[in-house]
Amino acid sequence: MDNTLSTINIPQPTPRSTKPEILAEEIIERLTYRIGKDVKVAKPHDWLTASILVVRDRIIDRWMESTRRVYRSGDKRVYYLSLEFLIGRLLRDAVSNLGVMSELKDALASLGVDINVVAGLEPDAALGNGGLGRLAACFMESMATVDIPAYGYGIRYVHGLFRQQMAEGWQVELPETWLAHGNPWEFERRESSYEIGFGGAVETIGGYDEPPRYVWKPAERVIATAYDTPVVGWRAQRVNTLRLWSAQPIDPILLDAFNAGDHIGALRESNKAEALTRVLYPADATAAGQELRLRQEYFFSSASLQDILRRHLQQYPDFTNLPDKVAIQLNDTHPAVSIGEMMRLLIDVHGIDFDQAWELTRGTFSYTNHTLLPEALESWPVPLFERLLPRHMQLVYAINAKILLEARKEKGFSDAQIRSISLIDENGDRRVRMGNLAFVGSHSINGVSSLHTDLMKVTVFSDLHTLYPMRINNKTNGITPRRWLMQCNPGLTSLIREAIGDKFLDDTDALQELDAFADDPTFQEKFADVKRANKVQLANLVGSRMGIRLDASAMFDIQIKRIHEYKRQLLNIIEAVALYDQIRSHPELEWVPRVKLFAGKAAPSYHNAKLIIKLANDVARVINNDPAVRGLLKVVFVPNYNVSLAEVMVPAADLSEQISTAGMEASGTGNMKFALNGALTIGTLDGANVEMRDHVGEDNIVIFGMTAEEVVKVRADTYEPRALIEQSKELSQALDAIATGVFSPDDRSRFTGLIDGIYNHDWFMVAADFDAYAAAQRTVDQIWTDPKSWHSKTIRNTARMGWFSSDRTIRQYASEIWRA
Ligand code: GPQ
Repeated sequence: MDNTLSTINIPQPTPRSTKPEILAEEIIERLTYRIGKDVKVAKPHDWLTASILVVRDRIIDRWMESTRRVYRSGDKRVYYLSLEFLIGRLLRDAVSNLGVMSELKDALASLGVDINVVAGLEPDAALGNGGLGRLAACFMESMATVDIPAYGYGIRYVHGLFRQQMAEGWQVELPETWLAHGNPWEFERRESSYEIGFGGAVETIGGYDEPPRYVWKPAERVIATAYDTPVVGWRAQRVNTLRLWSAQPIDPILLDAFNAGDHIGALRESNKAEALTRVLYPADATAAGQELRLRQEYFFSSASLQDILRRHLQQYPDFTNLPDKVAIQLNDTHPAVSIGEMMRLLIDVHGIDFDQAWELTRGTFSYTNHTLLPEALESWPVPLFERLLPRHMQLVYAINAKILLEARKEKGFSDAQIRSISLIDENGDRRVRMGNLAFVGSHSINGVSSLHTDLMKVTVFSDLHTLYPMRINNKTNGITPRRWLMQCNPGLTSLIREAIGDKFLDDTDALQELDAFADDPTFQEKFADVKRANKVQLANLVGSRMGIRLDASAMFDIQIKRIHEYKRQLLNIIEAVALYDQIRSHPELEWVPRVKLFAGKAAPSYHNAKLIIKLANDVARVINNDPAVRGLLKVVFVPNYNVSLAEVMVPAADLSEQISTAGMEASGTGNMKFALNGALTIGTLDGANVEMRDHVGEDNIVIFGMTAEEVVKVRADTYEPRALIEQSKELSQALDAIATGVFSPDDRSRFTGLIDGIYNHDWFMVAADFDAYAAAQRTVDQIWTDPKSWHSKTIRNTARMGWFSSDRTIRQYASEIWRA
C-alpha cells in the first residue's frame, strides 16, 4: 500500500499570477524557449501553442490538487468508459472556466494578437460521431464542475471523424488530422503502459485436487500508452483527467528482418499495432461489425481496467471494497467487453473466485443505453469472439450459465424468455450479444430520456427487465451551459446577467427569473438584437465559406445533426419543396421569409443518407436561383458540421428542427442547445422533446405528428403510404417533382429510388406525418408574424431550460447510480 501521497507534506509551487502583463511575458517565454521562435517570425499557430501552454500551467496546480484530494479523502472515483469523446476546441472552454478570458485577451492584444483569431486556429477534436460522443464531453466538464473525482477513458485516435467536403453536392470524406501541429493539451504518460493481448489459447492449470486455474496465453500483444488531457470544471474548483490510450508495438522494428533486407516485414508488427488506434469508426448508431472494431473495444477496455485496478491497489489492500470506491459507467455497449475483462483480471490475475468476482463486477459497473435501433445493437460472431478473446468467451459462457439457470429455476422463465435473455443469440449464426452482457454485468441500466427508458422496458430489454425489475432507470441527458450558452453566446449571457444577475452562471435553475421579462418590450427588443447579431455572424460565415448571401431578417430554420433517415431531414427537404411550390403558385400571399439551414455528416457507407445530402444541395441550387421565389425561401447545406460550427449555428437559430419519427431518437441533445439559446422548437413527441415540452410549456413549443405508440400501431396495421400520399396534393406534387428529376435535370432518376421508398414502405413515416408537419410550419409562420408573441415564447424557452444542464444529469447519476 502506497500512502506517500497522503502523508508527506510536499512543498507546492506558488500559484501563477493571471495578470495580463504576466501572461504576456509568459507567452513570449514559451514562444522563445518551448517553441524556439522569435516574436517577429512567430506564425499564428505558434501564438496558439504558446497561449495554450501558458493556460495549461494555470490548470496543472489545480489538477494535481484534485488528484491529491481524492487520495486523502478516500472518496469514490467515477470512470466513464467511452469509445467517443467529441470535445471540440478546448482553449476557450479552459480559459472561460478558469475565469481569465479578459486577462488573456488583454495579454494577447498587448502583443498585437487577436484572441479570436488564435482561438479559431485550434483544431476541433472530433473523437466522436455525434450525440453520444458529445454527451461524454459535456459529462466530463460537468463532473469536474460538480466536484466528482472522475476519469474519462477512451482512444486517442490519430484521425478523428472525417472532414466533409462537397463535390457537386455529394459528400466526400477526407482524413482529418487534428494532431498535425502537435497537441499542447496532452501529457504522454509512458509510465502508465499496459500489455494488451489478442488471440492464442487458454491453458488450464491444476484441477485435480484443487480448483483449476486458467491462464490465457495470447498470440499477439501490443502496448497501450496513456495520454492525459486535463478537464477544467466551471470556476476551476476541480480538474479531472481524460485519459486516452494509444497503441504501440512491443518491438518497434524487427531489426533482424530489417538487416536481412525485409524492410516492410520489419515494420509489420509496428504498423499493425498502430492501426488499432489510427481511426475512429464513422458509423453512428450502427454496429461497425469489423474485427478491428472489436480489437479497439477490447484494447481500450483492458487498458482502462488494468489502470483502474492498479490505482485501487495503490490505495487499498484488496478488492473487497471495489464497489465502494470505484464506479464504472459504460457509455453504450462499445466498452461492454469490460465486463468479461474485469472477471478475467479478478479471477485469473488476482485469484478471486468466480462468484465473488461476479459480485464485485456487478457492484462496480453500470450501463447507459443510447438507442433502440436494432442495427445499432452490437453482437459479435461467436467464432470471431472466441478466436480473438478465448478466455473471455469461456467467461461469457460461464456467466450465461449462471444467469439462465437462475432465470429458469427461480423465475420459471419460458424457452422464449430464455432465448431472449441469453448472452448468445442462437437465431442464425451464433453471436455474442453485447447489450445483454452489459445488462447482466451491471447493477444499473439507464436510458437517456423518460420516453426512451419506458420503451427500453417493453422492447429490447423486456425479458431482462422482468428478471431484474429494479435495474432499469432513467437519466435524462443534459448539456453543459458553459459551452452551450456562456461561451457560444456571450451576447445573450451578458443580457441575462444584466436582467437577473449572475446566479444562473452557477445554477441554471435561476434562469427561471427571466420569465418575468418575457413580455417586457424593452427586454424583448434586446433579446431580438442579440439574436440578430448572432444571425449576422452566421450569415458572414455562410457568405465567406459558400458565397451565399443570407438576410438576417429572415427566419433561420435549422436542422443540424447526423444525417439519418430516422431523423427525417428528408421530411424537412420535402416540405421546402412543397413551400417552394406554394410560394410560386400564390405570389399574392404574405410568405414569411425563411432560410432552411442544414448541416451534418453521413456515414460513408450509408447510401440513402448520402443521397439525402445530395438532394438538399440539388434542391438548394434550384430554389436559391429561382427569381420567382423573390428571396422568400433559401436552402443552405453548410459543409463539415462539427462542434465549432454548432457553436455558431445554435445561437443563430430562430427555429430548431427536432422531427425524428417518434420512438426512434433516444433523447437528442441539440434540441436542448437550441431552446436554451432562445429558439422555438418544431418537433415530434420523441426523446427529450417530451420533457422539453413539459418544462417550457406546450404554448412555447410546436409539437406535431404521431406519437411513439401511434407509430407502432400504424406500422402493425398494414400502413399504406401510397394511399395517404394520393390524398395530399401538396405532398404528392413535391414527391413527384423530386422523383421525376425537377431538381436533378442532369440525372432525372437520381432520387426515384429514394422517393419510391416513401411510396412503398415509408418505414420512417414521412408521408404519415407530412400534413401535420406542414401545418405546424404554418403555425410557426403565424407566430413569427407577431413578434411580441414570438419573443415571449423564445425568452420563455431560455428561462425554462435550466433543468437540462448536464450538471443536473450528473448529480442524478452520482446520487442514484454511482453513490459518489
Ligand atoms: N447516439 Cl447508439 C449516438 O450519437 N451514437 C450512437 O451510436 C448511439 C446513440 C445518440 C442518440 O441517437 C441520441 O438520441 C442521444 O441524445 C445521444 O446518443 C446521447 O444519449
